[in-house]
Amino acid sequence: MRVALVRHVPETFAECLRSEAPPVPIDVARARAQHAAYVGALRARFERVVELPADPRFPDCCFVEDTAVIVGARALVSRPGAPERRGEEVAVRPALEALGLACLAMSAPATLDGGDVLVLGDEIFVGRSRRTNAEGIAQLCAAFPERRVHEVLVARGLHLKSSVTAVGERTIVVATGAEAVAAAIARALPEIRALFVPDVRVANALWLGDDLLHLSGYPASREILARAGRRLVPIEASELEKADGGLTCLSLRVP
Ligand code: CIR
Repeated sequence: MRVALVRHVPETFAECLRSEAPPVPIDVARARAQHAAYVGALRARFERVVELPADPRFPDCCFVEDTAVIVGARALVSRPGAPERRGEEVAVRPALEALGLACLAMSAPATLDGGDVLVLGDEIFVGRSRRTNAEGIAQLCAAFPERRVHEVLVARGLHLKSSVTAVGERTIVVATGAEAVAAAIARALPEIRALFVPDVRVANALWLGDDLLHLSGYPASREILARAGRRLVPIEASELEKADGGLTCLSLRVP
């Protein structure tokens, strides 16, 4: 991975979308500090990190992964599934073009969040979820016709990658309870090894070469993640978790 793209946390972050109101409200200053530490961890592992300014009209704009899907030298700029988030992608597109990516747009009624797209080698898995619809999946297939695209039903949770991410060439980490998702992936990739973690949020981990960035504070799940054979890098993201965010959501990675 050469370049990562991130977007700062806006002052309106506490108004973000979330599945449940957190018992302790979001501390925006702390969210910004946690985001800065995450960006620091990326800087140490990428040649370059492009930082886009926050847009206060979009409280969720730091979850930049949802605004595009990058495969090879092409990016499909998404039409986010939540109406409140539509428009976040506008500032992302020129940044992707400046990185040399050929950008394709989506058109209504298609919706797709990048958090629903998991690339595993040559295969693309896409979650059909509350945010990604059938038209969105069709436009994803059309954008990357050279790849096989597998649809996976997301019955629980926000996105596909809320419950499964890659932690190696042939290893995925999966939230306990998302066995059906793991089985759908195994149908396409029978050699895949799944590590099931008891803490759902830990299933969203960010694999970067020898390192595996994971949410701190979940010792039982960390012990299981260690079986991936990577150097574990804990990242504190309590305030971003309150917004249903994880570690992949906070960046777009350009191979
Ligand atoms: C949302 O509901 O859209 C944001 N609060 C969280 C988005 C997290 N993104 C991701 O998992 N890719």
